[in-house]
Amino acid sequence: VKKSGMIDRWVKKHLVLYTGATSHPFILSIRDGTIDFSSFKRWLGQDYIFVREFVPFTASVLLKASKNADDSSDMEVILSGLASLSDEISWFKQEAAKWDVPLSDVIVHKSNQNYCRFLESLMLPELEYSVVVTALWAIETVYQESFSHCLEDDSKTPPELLEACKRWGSEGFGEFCRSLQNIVNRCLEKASEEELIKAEVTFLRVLELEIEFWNMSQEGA
Ligand code: HMH
Repeated sequence: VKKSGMIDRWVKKHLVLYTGATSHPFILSIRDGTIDFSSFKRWLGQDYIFVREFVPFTASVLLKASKNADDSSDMEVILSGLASLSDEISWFKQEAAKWDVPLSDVIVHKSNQNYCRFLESLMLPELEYSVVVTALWAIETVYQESFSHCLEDDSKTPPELLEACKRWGSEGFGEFCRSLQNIVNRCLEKASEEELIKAEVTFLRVLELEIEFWNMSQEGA
């Protein structure tokens, strides 16, 4: 089996689930301007919790890159992602203040808890670099693709939400995701059959958890 460009093939193979995560009704409601702001606020509070958990996860991928990557630029790409999370946490705090979302007493929703527990399981030292970097790519790419829809020419995204959409939907973040994709494709070319299966299962789990996260944000809307 030819393994190059594995990501493109997995996306095609699992297109229904992938599209479910990247064109979710929650995102489409931002794009068409019909979003209920209470949904956005729920997403904001929950995603702040998620991002705080995402920091140690990304750090654990960085650690594995520094030990296992045979290309030293991997570490630089992942480090830039980690560094931008510092700014992201500040942005969440500012945005939460703007929308009157109290971050100190957010009750962690079940779907978010499941996602955070999944991230924790990926931080175990025995998990292969190829598997965890696949997860990192998938997590970032779902947000990039999703929010980029809200910036398309014919979108009617409410102006109050443009900043959030630009954070993940912009070309700069897209470039970062493509760098991650190149890393993943290279890792998977050299991966064992067993690692490949683990990476594919991990990719699918991320898509499911992302869909559940969007569902949670829309709940009660
Ligand atoms: C749930 N997935 C979720 N939150 C995020 N902030 C990202 C992905 C991208 O960092």
